[in-house]
Parts: sequence; structure tokens; C-alpha cells
Amino acid sequence: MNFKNILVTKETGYAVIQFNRPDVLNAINIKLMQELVEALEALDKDNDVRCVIITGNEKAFAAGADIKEMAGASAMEMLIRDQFARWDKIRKFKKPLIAAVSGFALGGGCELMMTCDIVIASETANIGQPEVNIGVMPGAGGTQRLTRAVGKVKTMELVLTGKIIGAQEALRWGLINKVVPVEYYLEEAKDIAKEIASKPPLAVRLAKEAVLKSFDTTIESGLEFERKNFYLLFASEDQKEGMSAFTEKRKPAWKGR
Ligand code: DAK
Repeated sequence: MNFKNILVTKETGYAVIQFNRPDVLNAINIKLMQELVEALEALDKDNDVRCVIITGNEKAFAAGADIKEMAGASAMEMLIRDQFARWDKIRKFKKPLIAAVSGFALGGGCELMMTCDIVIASETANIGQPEVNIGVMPGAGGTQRLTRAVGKVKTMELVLTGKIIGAQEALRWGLINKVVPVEYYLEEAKDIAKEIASKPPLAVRLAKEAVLKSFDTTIESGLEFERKNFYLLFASEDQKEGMSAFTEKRKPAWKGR
């Protein structure tokens, strides 16, 4: 895959997508978003890839959408461009997404981080939704995902004041999974990616789908959805293999079928 605004590396069982606009703290422009979605679509279809890490660099995961690119646009231009429709495609990515975050994760960067399923941060992470400082508000899930993740009053504090919080506070709030020293954040994310890659891919995929379902349904239909995915896995060879291996006290050999 040949991209300019992102770098994609494939390792055994997982891939790493790194934002590559260091001069502007990885601000997310139209081109970067196009490349990100294109890469994710390809990786979703790639059976060798079981999990994807999204990362930036030590200084910035992403400092938000590219303000200079948006600044002069009219409301109708924003609507017609519909550049943000692509964000929905990230939400629909079927395999686990791990955000490895260091430095700034602001605005759209924070929203992208929250779209990921697991978040590993370095001690230097700075997270927030500062859009109010530039005359707008979160537009890619900040008001909705943040509220579900940390509750109303903390979301209001970030969204209404533009306050930026550090990694430890984000951890206390339950916004991220783990904080590690800056030299280890990517390694830690890779360890989790390897762990996920060692699991049966169909079970991982249907489990992710069921967890995400809980955000947009009632408990009743969520439980029904979960139960159906659970039953569906009994149609997989991996379920037979996993349960036989348990009984026979051996390591399972997953086929992804
Ligand atoms: N856009 C464009 N350029 C940016 C940028 C951004 N978001 N953030 C930083 N840069 C650029 C700076 O302009 C500067 O470029 P030069 O001046 O050197 O050419 C370079 O990166 C280094 O930045 P600073 O010199 O400012 O670095 P500092 O360390 O002094 O400050 C900072 C770092 C992160 C505190 C500061 O750069 C900053 O406040 N940046 C803006 C943060 C921000 O407001 N982010 C939110 C943007 S709005 C939607 C989807 C997404 C969105 C909305 C809707 N839909 C699906 C509908 C998202 C909106 C946003 O994210």
C-alpha cells in the first residue's frame, strides 16, 4: 500500500497505521482520511490481519481535523464535500482497532481515538475536545462517545471549556485502558494486538460487533443480538476446535472458519 499521509506496516497477525503529517501534529485533512479509510478497507479484507493499531508519533496522535483546510468553507460546502462521511466507515471496521496514543489527541484526534476499541496511552498524552476555542463544537462523535465513556458532567467540562486532560486523568475517567512510559506505548499496543491475533478471528469479530451494538440499542435487543452471535459461532470450525482442544488438553489451532 502506497500512501503519503499515513504509513502502513504489516506484522505477523496485525498491521500498524501511522499518521504521517508530523509538521502539523498529524492534523487530519481530507487526503489523510481518504487514505486511512482505503487502508482500513483493504486490511478488513486481508485474512492475515486480525487487528489494527492506529498511531501517530510521540508528539501527536492527531491534533484534530485540519483547521486550515476547513477554515474558509461554507456550511453548504461542508455538506456537499461530505468529507466526514468517511468517519462512519472507520466505525464499521470489523476487526479490533487499538489506538496507541502519545502527545496530542484533540478534537477529531480524540474522536478517532474513541472510535478505537482499546486505547493505550503514553504518560505524555494530552486529550480533549477543544473545538469550542475555534468557534465550533465536536462533530465526529465527541458529544456522544465521550458522554457514554465518561458521563455527562465530565463531557460538559471538556466540551464547554476546551480543557485538555493528561493521560492519568483520562485513565481515572475510564477513557483509556492503560498508561505507560512514552518509550513503550507502541510496544504495549503491539503486545495486545499479538494477543488478539492469537484468538479465533470469528469469535473476536462477532464479540466486537455485539459490544458495539450495546451503544445503539435497548438492553433487551442487545441481549438478543449477543445470543444470536453466540449461537452463530457454533457454525464455525473454530468453535469445534476450541472446545475439543479444551477437552483434549491441547492448544487449539484456529482456522478462521
Ligand atoms: N489543523 C491544522 N494545523 C494544525 C492543527 C490542526 N488541528 N494543530 C496544529 N497544527 C499545526 C500548527 O498550525 C503549526 O503549523 P505551522 O504554524 O508550524 O505551520 C504546527 O501544527 C505545530 O503546532 P503549534 O505550533 O501550534 O504547536 P504547539 O505545541 O504550540 O501547540 C496545540 C500544540 C495542539 C496545542 C495547538 O497546535 C493547537 O491548539 N492545535 C489545534 C487543536 C484543535 O483545536 N483541534 C480541534 C480541531 S477541530 C467531523 C469530524 C471531525 C471534526 C469535526 C466534524 N464530522 C464527521 C462532521 C473535527 C474537528 C476538529 O478536530
